[in-house]
Amino acid sequence: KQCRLVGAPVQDGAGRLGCEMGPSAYRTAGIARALADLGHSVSDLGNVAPVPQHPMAHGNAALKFLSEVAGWTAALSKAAYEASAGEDAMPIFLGGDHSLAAGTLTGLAQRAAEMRRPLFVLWLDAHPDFHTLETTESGNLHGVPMAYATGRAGFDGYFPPPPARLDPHNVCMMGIRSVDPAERRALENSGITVHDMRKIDEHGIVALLRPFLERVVEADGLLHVSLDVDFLDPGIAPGVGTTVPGGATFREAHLVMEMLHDTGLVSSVDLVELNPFLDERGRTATLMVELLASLMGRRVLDHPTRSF
Ligand code: DIR
Ligand code: MN
Ligand code: MN
Ligand code: MN
Repeated sequence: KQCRLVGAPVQDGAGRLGCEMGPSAYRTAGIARALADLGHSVSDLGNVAPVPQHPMAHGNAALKFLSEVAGWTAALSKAAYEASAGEDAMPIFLGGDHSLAAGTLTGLAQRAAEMRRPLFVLWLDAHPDFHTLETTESGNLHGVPMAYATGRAGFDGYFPPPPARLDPHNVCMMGIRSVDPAERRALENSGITVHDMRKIDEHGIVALLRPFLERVVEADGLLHVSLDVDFLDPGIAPGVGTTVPGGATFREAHLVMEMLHDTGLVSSVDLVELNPFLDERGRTATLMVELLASLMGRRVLDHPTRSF
């Protein structure tokens, strides 16, 4: 694969400072080396800068940094479209808070439309991030990217017009355990597949993930993985501003990554919400790099029967 590292030091979408250090922490944790050791070609495209926007007013007074996040969305949508050109392209977006996915999802959807292949998204997160500009109560815009990318109403005139939309039927969320009432109502009729932690506890992560991956294979889709640090249990991943108890374990997370690798269809990744200021000596950054390595083919033994 042609791994292209794209730094997205966005922090205005999170409720606290620190995510802008994320790309540096991944580089310090050896992300380029880990990928090169697996035989991939790696180029670091550096960090994206936001497109300056005029200040904007909105009826929801809670909204924070609306024009700044809109500016990042415009820049990252373009960056994602460009970095995903070519058969072997594998852009890896180093966040930055999850508002960056407003840009990456729409840029990748534009690329997929051009390639005439459906785009699927595996969303690994404690949160669905399915608020609109009207429904968010915290006003933190890392809570809206999935609503924007799937074309929910209310972004016109604030966020850039999306170059393409993501089909909600092609989205699978796993690890969900913190959902606001407005998000819950909107998810019900959205077409998005939502596997919360309870389902993972009841059925196991493999039984839930496999049918989704089979659909991607069947459709010869492109598969984007959006990995929020808070998908993981805070006990193993403390370096995030929005810890929620009861997250994915070390083994569950690696198993997901290994199954994803076995499909051979993952074409892009977001690594989001790492806050190095809250981390313990880089352990969360290191864990995220190790998970990416599993996703990109690292394995201890060769398994004659693959998990997928
Ligand atoms: C909450 C928390 N739903 C909000 N969201 C996220 O602020 O809208 N936390 N994404 O990471
Ligand atoms: Mn998120
Ligand atoms: Mn989250
Ligand atoms: Mn559909």
